[in-house]
Amino acid sequence: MEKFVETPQVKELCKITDVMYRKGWDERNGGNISWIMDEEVVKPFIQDMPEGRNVELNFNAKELANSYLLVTGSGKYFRNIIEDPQDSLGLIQISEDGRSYTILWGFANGAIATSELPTHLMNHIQRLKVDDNHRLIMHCHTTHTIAMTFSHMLDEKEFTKTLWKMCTECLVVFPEGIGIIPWVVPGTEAIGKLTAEKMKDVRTVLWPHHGIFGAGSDIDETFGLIETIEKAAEVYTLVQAQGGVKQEISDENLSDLAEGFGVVPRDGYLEVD
Ligand code: 2HA
Ligand code: ZN
Repeated sequence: MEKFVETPQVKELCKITDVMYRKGWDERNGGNISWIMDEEVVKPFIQDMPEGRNVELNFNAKELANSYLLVTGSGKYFRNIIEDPQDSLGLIQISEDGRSYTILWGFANGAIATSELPTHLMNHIQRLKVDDNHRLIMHCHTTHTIAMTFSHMLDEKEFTKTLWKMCTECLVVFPEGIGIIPWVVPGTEAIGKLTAEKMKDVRTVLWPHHGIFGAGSDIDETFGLIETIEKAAEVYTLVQAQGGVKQEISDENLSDLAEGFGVVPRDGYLEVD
């Protein structure tokens, strides 16, 4: 099992958390990632495995019974993962009854999974209902997006349209738009439930004055989604600092773009004849 550290999945997670830290999205222990591992990735490592530590879940994850997840640890810093993945990352398996998980690899110094694990599990369950390819949840503290949740109205349609209009290809990357929940205490069942409700229709949900919560089939897709939203928020910040919008990408332009790229914008968001 020690060799699990050499899998492409652990290497990829080390690389992306380092990139995210360098972008300033994961100060201190901010941010968390969980990634559902297909059985064939894990199977070669778990023969003759000693019993791992068992940790109780304060949420029933029965729908993910026996699933394997590679997750970041509670209180761990993204900045440190690349140097010592066994300390900050863990491979866990959800129990048959969904009430606990077993640590199969990692969390070498007694850590457990992220405090947002129940939120991640609720959202994995929701995304798998609408997307068979769903595998990954990524949460981080994207600077400009957080700033925008103070300065921009928190209306999903208005917020989405502002982002779509900040860079031409935004609409192509997240045609379904973004979800926004009210401010909620992190790590609670409430934040998990409210986010999962939004995840029926969208892959990204803003947590006002806190950060972003994204879902996707792999690291590239999920990171790319968050990176695109954060880029648009950064452009918005610069535009505001430069004195505001003088000309814009129109709804008509966005409609042409959607047609050109074969994507369907969220129903009712564009006003075109
Ligand atoms: O992992 O970011 O939202 C720490 C957090 C909680
Ligand atoms: Zn957070």
